Amino acid sequence: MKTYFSFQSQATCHHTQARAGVFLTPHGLVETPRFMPVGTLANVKTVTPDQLQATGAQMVLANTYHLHLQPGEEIVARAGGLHRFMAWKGPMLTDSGGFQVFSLSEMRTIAEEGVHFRSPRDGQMIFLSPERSIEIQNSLGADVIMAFDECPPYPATRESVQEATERTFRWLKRCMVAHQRSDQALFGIVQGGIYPDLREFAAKQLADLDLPGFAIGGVSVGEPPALIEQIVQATAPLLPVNKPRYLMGVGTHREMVRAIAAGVDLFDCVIPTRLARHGNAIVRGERWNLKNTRFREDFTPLDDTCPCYTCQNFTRAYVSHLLRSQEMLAYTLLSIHNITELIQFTQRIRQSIIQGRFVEEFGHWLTDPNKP
Ligand code: PRF
Ligand code: ZN
Repeated sequence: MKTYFSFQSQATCHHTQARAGVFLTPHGLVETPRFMPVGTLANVKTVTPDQLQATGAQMVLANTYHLHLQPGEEIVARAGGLHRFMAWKGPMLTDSGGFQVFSLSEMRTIAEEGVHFRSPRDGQMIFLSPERSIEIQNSLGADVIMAFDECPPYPATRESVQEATERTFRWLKRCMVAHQRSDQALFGIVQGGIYPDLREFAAKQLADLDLPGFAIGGVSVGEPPALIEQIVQATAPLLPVNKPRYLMGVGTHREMVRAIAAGVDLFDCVIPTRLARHGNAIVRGERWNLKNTRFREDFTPLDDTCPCYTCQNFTRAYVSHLLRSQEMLAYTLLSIHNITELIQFTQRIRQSIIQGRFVEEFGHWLTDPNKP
């Protein structure tokens, strides 16, 4: 059988669990550690695929939950799959909808079989289960597809988290049975909330399964940052060392550096595009609102060290003007910059790991409690 996926480690840090690797997919490679932009509805908001590619993006996300509601997976399949539909030629990943059902829809009932919920779009009742999620993701055709999981909220009782964690594992086995396409890699997801023993239990169960990659879910759902770090440190090292590890929904500088030190390879977050829509630029890990009067006559780039299209061509004064005039281009320029900023950050970390200088160059992020 043809093997479509491989993960090769190129370098490991001698002081932490950080590693630099290459994840090979049918639509190209992903150099890790790396930030992945989110294109929920088969587009990264306000950015064209050409612009997205120029940010250094390799793997891009889309969402089963949203695409099932609109336009429906049949339409995407008839267009030739997600890659053709949205004209993204590189690797893609779809999230399973597990998380979104729990965070976005009202009136849901969870049972062993699956989840019934009301569509926020038209009020229609919808059913998602491990089998349905995989079937939809097989139709969408991303390179990586995610197991259908139950992400418990924070805070939650230990009993309810334990139940969700065990159910997530039973659902994973149903996902594996349902999965039909060898050109798509199914990643398992560790839940377990803030409980290190539940995390350990889930990670060890998962590590025994022959899967092409693993994710840490249920993190950054409202718990304090110190707990996020603790959970990631307790979980990542228990996942197979020769497979990619993906920390779902995490994308701040501080959280990424610390997770990379614990052995995480992949990240995603809506932060860069969401901040852009609110007029914010991420500059060296800080958030600046470009509507602020201090930028009105500032004729320097957003970040004079940034290689992005926005910073190479435009000034803070211009972006500030576009925002004040509610011009759409403001959001495109800020999104391009913010995405580039996060990808560049993981790219610089990757280089430092390869050169054996990770702790030297990024150690201050690991020790400074006040870094954002
Ligand atoms: N599960 C899935 N997707 C997710 C999460 C999860 O727990 C999170 C939590 N941060 C983000 N996206 N399937
Ligand atoms: Zn820039």
